Amino acid sequence: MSGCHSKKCGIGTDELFSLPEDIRKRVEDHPCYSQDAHHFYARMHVAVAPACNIQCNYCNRKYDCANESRPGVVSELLIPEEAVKKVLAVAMEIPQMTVVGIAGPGDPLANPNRTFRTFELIKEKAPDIKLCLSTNGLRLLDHIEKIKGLGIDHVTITINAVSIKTASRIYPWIFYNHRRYRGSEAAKILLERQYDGLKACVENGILVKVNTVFVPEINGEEIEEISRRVRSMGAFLHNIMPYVEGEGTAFQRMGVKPPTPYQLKEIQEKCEPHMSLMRHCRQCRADAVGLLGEDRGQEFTKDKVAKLEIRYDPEFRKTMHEEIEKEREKIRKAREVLISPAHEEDFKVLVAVASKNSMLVNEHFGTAKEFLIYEVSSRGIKFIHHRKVTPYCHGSISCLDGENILKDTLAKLSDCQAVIAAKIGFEPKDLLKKSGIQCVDEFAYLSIPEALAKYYEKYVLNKERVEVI
Ligand code: CLF
Ligand code: SF4
Repeated sequence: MSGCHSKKCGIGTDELFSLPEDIRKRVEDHPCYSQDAHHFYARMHVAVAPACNIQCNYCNRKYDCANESRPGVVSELLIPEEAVKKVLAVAMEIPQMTVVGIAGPGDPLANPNRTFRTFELIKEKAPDIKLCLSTNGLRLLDHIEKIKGLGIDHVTITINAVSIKTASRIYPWIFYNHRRYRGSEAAKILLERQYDGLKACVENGILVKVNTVFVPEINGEEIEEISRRVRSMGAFLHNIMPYVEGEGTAFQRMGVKPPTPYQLKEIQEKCEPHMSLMRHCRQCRADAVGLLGEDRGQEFTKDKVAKLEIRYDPEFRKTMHEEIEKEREKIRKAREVLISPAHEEDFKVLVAVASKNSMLVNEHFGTAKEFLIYEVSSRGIKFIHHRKVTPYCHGSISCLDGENILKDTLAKLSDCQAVIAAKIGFEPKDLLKKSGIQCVDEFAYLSIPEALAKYYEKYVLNKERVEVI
C-alpha cells in the first residue's frame, strides 16, 4: 500500500513525482506545500510584523494573526536584526529547517519595511533558505515586484469568501489608503485586492497557497466556490482551516460555533475534486520553530539567541539534507513494497492513529492529544486530518474527569472503524468496543503506513476477528 493515490488530496509522495521538475524542486522540501516533506523538514516563523490593516471577526488583536495561528497565542516580537540572528541559530541547530515564514503577529504587508528588511537579511546571509509569506492580501498587489525580486517563492493569501455579503460578515473594517472603510465597501475592496493579488502572484511565477478559515454558519456555503475559483486562477494549494473559537473575538461574543470534525471532512470532500488540499496544517504560532506540530520556540528566545555566537555553515546544512534525502528514499522504497495488488473488493475504512510525531504508531490512547485520521482502501492510504482530543490520562495521575473525556473522544472518533495506538488501556478498550470501534495495539512502533497496510490486510480484506483483551 502506498501514500495517497488521489490526484487531488494534497501533495503527497506520488503527486510530488508527477509535478513539473521546477515546481517539484520548489515544494519537495517545503513542509507546508508538500505533505510528504513535513515528516522530514522544518519551518520557522519570525514574528517581526506587529500591525494589521484589517479586522477579522475571529481575531482578538491581543494575540497572533488567526489566519495562520491558533487563537490565544502571543509571540515574542523581534526587530529584523534579531530575527535574522535567530534564523541563523535555528538553521545550525535544526539543519532540517528549510523555510522561514513571516506570518504575523499582525499582517506582514501592513509592516512592509520590517518584513522586507528581514527577508533581505536572510537572503544575504542564508541564501539556501526558502522564504515564505502569509498575508490577508490587502497590500499584496503593491509589493509584488519586491516579493519577486527577493525570491519569495511561496505566498499564502487568506481568502474567506467569494461574495461581498459573506465577506462583510467576516470583516467589519479595513484600513486602506489612509482611510477606514466599513461594511460592504470594505468587503468589496478587500475581496478585489485578494483575488487580484492572487492573479498577480501566479503571473509572476509565485506559488500561492490559499488559506480559508471555515466558519460553517458564515462562509460554509462559499467554501466550494472559493476552491473552484482559486484553482481556476492558478493557486497551488487550498488549506481549509477550521475556525477555532478565540477568547474575546466578535464571533465568540456572537456565539458563532466552530465546525465539527465531520463538517470539516465533508467540506474537504466537496472541495477535493476541484483543488489540491493541504490537510496537514497545524495552525502554527507567528514564532513557531521546528517540524509542523512541534514547537521548539522556547529553545530560541530572544535572550538565548542574543548570547549565541553563530557560524553559519551552508555546507554542513547541505550534507544534512543529503542524509535526509537518503532516509526519505529508503522510506519511499519501503512504502512501495507495501503496495498490495488491486483487490477486487475495495472497502474504504476510516482509521484513527495515535502518534507523537506523525511518523510512527508511538502514542498511547490515553495520552494522545490528537488522532490522525486516515482513509484506507486497497488503492492506498489517504490522510484526512487531525482531530484534537483531551488526553484522559496524565502519566501516573490517571483519568481526571476520565469518563466525560472518554465520551468526548469517542464522539470524535465515532465514524472510524478502528483506533491504532501503541497501547490502549482496559477501560477505553471496553468503551471503544461497545461503540463498535476496533482497538488495535499490535502494530506499536511500526511506521504509520506499514501499520495501516497490515491492519487493512488483516482485518478488512481478511476480515479476521480483532482480539480485544
Ligand atoms: Fe509558515 Fe505558512 Fe509559510 Fe508554512 S506555516 S508562512 S506556508 S512556512 Fe504551514 Fe503553519 Fe499551517 Fe501555515 S502548518 S499555519 S500552512
Ligand atoms: Fe487578525 Fe490576522 Fe485578521 Fe489581522 S489579518 S485581523 S491579525 S486574523
